[in-house]
Amino acid sequence: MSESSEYVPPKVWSWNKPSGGRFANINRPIAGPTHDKDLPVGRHPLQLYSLATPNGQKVTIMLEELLALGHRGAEYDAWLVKIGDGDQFGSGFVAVNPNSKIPALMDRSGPTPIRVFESGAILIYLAEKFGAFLPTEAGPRAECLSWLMWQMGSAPYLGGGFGHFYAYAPTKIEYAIDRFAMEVKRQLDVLDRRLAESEYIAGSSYTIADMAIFPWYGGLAKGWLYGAAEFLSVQEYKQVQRWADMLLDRPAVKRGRIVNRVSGEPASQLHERHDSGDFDTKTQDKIGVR
Ligand SMILES: N[C@@H](CCC(=O)N[C@@H](CS)C(=O)NCC(=O)O)C(=O)O
Repeated sequence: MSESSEYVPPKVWSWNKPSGGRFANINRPIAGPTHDKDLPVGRHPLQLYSLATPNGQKVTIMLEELLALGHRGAEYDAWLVKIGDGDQFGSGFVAVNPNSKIPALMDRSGPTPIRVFESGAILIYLAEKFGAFLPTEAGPRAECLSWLMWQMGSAPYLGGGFGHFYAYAPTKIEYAIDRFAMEVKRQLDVLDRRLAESEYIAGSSYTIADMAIFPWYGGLAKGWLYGAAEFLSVQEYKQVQRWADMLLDRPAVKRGRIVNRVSGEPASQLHERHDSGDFDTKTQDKIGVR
């Protein structure tokens, strides 16, 4: 019998032991800062505090796409937030995102800095600020926002549900893995059917819905997440594969994926981005692994 089936919850839960599993050291049941630490501020209008997880990549892909379109106001400094070290609990970070999670953005282009947190909100904010990648006509706009919200609501089942129990939990719990594998495969099928009728997620044009969904479900399809490609038979989702390959061909997607990345091939790690030239000169293969 597994440990989980023997567990009888007490009347009142209390935090009296580490939860176990990867990330146990940063999990806690209270919010707010644990220490005083100001955030650095660079020279560009936009200051991004992030890490190249799928949620972080959404925003760096968007910023690189905006720059590729010629929006110079989208120039940004991308500062590294090491969530494994608890940087997200520093007072400066909590002031930008009271939820203590990356990505978090400060727009310093106007007289009063504007903070934006939650990756979906950041994508909408940037799309509206620059008038790009979010259709203005009611129907296409509704479609785009619907898929964006679909991603925000669905990915926690993929990451916090499937990914956690398949890859990170201290014990393999069949019930939990089955439950979330079923849901993730259903989500992949939702996308596959949508992409069979539509070139991009929200229709015939590339939008923030693609940018939000790609790092999660494109990443899963390409075998980058949780070592689960074979387990979930991701090759079967032909339209998701087609779409992921199409996005991967975009230079801005290639660039956005490596900003604030601290794992993988040294050439695919740009720990911080403060200038467009950094992609050529500051990846870890160029400056040496720290
Ligand atoms: N709904 C949030 C989720 C952000 C999120 O979960 N960020 C993770 C990394 S992908 C994080 O910062 N975790 C740190 C922690 O939980 O302490 C968003 O989309 O921005």
